Amino acid sequence: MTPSEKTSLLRRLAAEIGFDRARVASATKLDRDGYLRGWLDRGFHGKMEYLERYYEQRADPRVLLDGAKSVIVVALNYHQSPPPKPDDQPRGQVAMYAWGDDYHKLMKRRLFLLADRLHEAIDQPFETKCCVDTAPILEREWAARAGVGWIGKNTLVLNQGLGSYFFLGEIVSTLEFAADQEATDHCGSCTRCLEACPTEAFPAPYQMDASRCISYLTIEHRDPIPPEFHQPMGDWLFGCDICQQVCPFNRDVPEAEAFATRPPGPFPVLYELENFSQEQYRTTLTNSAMKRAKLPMLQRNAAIARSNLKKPH
Ligand code: B12
Ligand code: SF4
Ligand code: SF4
Repeated sequence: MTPSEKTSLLRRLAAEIGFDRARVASATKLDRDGYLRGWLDRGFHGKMEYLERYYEQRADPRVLLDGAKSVIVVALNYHQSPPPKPDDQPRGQVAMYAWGDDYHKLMKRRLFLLADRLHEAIDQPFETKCCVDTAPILEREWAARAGVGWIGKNTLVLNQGLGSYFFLGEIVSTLEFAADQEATDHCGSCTRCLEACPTEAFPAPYQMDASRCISYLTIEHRDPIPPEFHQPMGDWLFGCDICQQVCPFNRDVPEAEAFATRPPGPFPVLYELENFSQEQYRTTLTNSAMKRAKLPMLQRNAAIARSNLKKPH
């Protein structure tokens, strides 16, 4: 089988498994890895110390998997049209990526299935390593190289047909697939996301100071949230979607087939969460992406959101 026949096979198998896109990049050292070093040196990662570890793997997938030749990048749409708020109780907002079941499990299951199908169909020994989110790999950089989409000014990967509400996953492989073309940037003169960010988390286009991002503050930051961010956080309880909501490429995007909304849903009642016991937290959020935040963090976020909802606008 030639490398381009392998890439066609990969695309067919990935579509059968339910991925919305599957593209390939050649596994080489990243030429923009110096950007990661500068980003960490400036402290833009806040307290996400795990991003400082395995630098060599992040910069070069051949360190992650010895003999790697290709990085397969898949995208899975999670977009759902937002429902209206159910009533006028004080409710917080949850970012769309966490409305359904935890994506890590579903993505991993599908990636392993894809790797197995490739092994069955290709009569040749090769190794694979499946990665989603937590693996030391710069997923957006690989998605851009493989042509899944371009990295927008809001630092997310955007695709002209899918917008940006999709998850990324990778299979690093020692097998050579024909590489796809790198995506081109379509942001043009638009600056909507940069202007809309309430915490001014973009020091420049294509750059994020994650320590200022509501997503970081509500999900990753375990200490008290600095008061300067309280008011700009508005009613965001877990994550933030503002720089995606304003993006013109997210208009008229398809609805996701996976990730049906589950409790506590897009707009949890704030005082209910504030009064959750550990047991209620465990049972309500089992298998939810929201479990990434410990109960005291959710309660901290809920208290800030509730106080913001009380203030006159
Ligand atoms: C840490 C992290 C965060 C942090 C920091 C985000 C950030 N911008 O770095 C926080 C907690 C803030 C966060 C928030 C969110 N995240 Co997040 N996050 C990650 C994680 C785990 C690592 C990212 C990382 O390594 N950052 C370090 C910086 C240096 O990397 P980088 O910005 O990618 O830099 C590279 C490129 O930008 C490029 N580059 C540098 N300069 C330039 C200039 C130009 C012009 C270009 C083209 C490229 C370029 O070079 C750099 C080095 O290679 C990834 C998963 C992964 N393993 O990659 C998910 C990931 C990026 N997150 C994801 C999601 C869904 C989100 C949220 C939407 C969740 C939410 N709704 O709350 C928000 C979006 C906020 C935003 N606008 O980015 C998805 C993004 C999917 C997509 N379509 O792009 C990912 C890929 C997870 C996944 N598997 O699906 N996240
Ligand atoms: S997710 Fe929200 S806080 Fe973070 S950069 Fe985007 S708009 Fe700003
Ligand atoms: S809002 Fe505009 S600048 Fe920002 S990512 Fe979307 S197209 Fe690019």
